[in-house]
Amino acid sequence: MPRFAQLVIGPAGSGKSTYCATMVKHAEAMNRSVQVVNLDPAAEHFDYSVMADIRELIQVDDVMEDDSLRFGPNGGLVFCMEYFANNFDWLEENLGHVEDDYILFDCPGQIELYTHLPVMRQLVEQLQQWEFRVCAVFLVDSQFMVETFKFISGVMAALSAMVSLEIPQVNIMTKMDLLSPKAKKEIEKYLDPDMYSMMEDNSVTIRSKRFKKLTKAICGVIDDYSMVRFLPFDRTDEEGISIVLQHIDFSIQYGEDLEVKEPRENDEDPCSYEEFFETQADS
Ligand SMILES: Nc1nc2c(ncn2[C@@H]2O[C@H](COP(=O)(O)OP(=O)(O)OP(=O)(O)O)[C@@H](O)[C@H]2O)c(=O)[nH]1
Ligand SMILES: [Mg+2]
Repeated sequence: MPRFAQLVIGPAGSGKSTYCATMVKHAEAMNRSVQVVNLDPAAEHFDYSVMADIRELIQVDDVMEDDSLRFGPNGGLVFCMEYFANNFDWLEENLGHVEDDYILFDCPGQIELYTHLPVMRQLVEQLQQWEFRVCAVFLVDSQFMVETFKFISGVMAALSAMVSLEIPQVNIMTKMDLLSPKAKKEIEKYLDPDMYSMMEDNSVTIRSKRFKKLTKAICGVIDDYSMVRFLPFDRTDEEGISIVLQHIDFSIQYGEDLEVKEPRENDEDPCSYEEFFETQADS
């Protein structure tokens, strides 16, 4: 029997820990058991009870205070994650082996972890060896996505994580409840974007010809492969949370023995776990 995992990733402060707490409450209300593992060695507080906490293995403060290491906060965090990667048996002990487990991994917000450091990839491979089906849930703060050039930057970050982790990924715009009605309307175009028209918008703000050309090329690639799409996440909207969870469940085929539920709204062809790898193999 497979086990299921969401790797909750994204830039600092994008709402990962809040997402985990919200998802646990939502799942509880549905009588579903979802557990959370804190993988942020610098975490100070979170609103969920943990199944395992990396701070019991290693803490950033201890690393920074160590005179022989002399790390700052960022180097310290990378050190902690590398230490974690060398001690996956700690995680194995804490996870135990419960069939049908569904676990959220609340990850740190350092973007390097998802772009070029090997730690998260190693974690994915390890989880897969333990028979987890893993989906990455990439969060970005919607307030940083309301302008075209910011949106493109968010898309590139999401794409970079996808390429680096090579697992199904659901991208989410968080904190939708903080947007003004005007910004909410504005953001609709970013939820199902036509990258070419976006590039046209950009021509007003990007004056340099060379940048315009580069933006056009990037938009073209993203559009051609239609790989990056965002779902809205408003922690106060149960219906919206439910849609997000359905997309994620579908991508890891959670509950395939139960009634098969297609994700609703905004979703012509969500990429399932198997389909994702078939697509990878074909390309
Ligand atoms: N209004 C609102 N605030 C949110 C939401 N999600 C997160 N926040 C707030 O945003 C701040 C950061 O949220 P966290 O959940 O700690 O973000 P994080 O990604 O875990 O942060 P790091 O672990 O430091 O990278 C907190 O003050 C949260 O209360 C949301 O959906 N709505
Ligand atoms: Mg956090």
